[in-house]
Amino acid sequence: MLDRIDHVGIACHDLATKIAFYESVFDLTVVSREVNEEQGVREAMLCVAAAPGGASWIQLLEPLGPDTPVGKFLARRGEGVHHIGYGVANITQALEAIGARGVRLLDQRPRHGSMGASIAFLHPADVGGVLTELVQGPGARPQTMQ
Ligand code: MC0
Repeated sequence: MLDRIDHVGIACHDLATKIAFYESVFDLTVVSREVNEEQGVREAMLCVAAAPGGASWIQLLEPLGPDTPVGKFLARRGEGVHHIGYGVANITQALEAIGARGVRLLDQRPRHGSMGASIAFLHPADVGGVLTELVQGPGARPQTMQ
């Protein structure tokens, strides 16, 4: 059901500072920047590897305010890994199957995610404390800045 690790989401206070860190220390490149009002984040995607089954990204997340998922996470835990996003071929089927296995779905239906993907979150309390995201990409996602 899970094809690959699509991205690791990392919560940070200041996106520009964190981008500069990942670029200078790891030689990564920002592929895309977006503001997602629905999710309450300003985010940047940095491509880690272009593998045959699809690339992987580091997703840096800055909250749009304190009363957002990432804002609350930062206040409670500080900067660090916020979630793991797994690639799936069919997000609707995956949600149905996972929900039937007793895991609470934070999203009953897919929402809009980075770079045109469809995304849905699973409750961290039902996944061993890990906020887990399903990602169905829109096809070939960019690996360099458009
Ligand atoms: C909160 N908790 C987490 C967590 N955030 N556990 C693991 N990883 C996280 N990231 C835990 C808290 O420690 C607490 O556990 C419990 O969940 C309730 O926390 P809360 O601060 O009171 O927060 P809630 O209940 O208001 O919401 C938590 C929840 C929420 C995970 C349901 O953040 C949510 O719906 N997240 C999904 C959407 C999201 O995260 N969007 C931002 C990324 P205890 O044990 O103390 O009760 S958007 C994104 O990434 C998009 C752009 C994309 O990928 O394309």
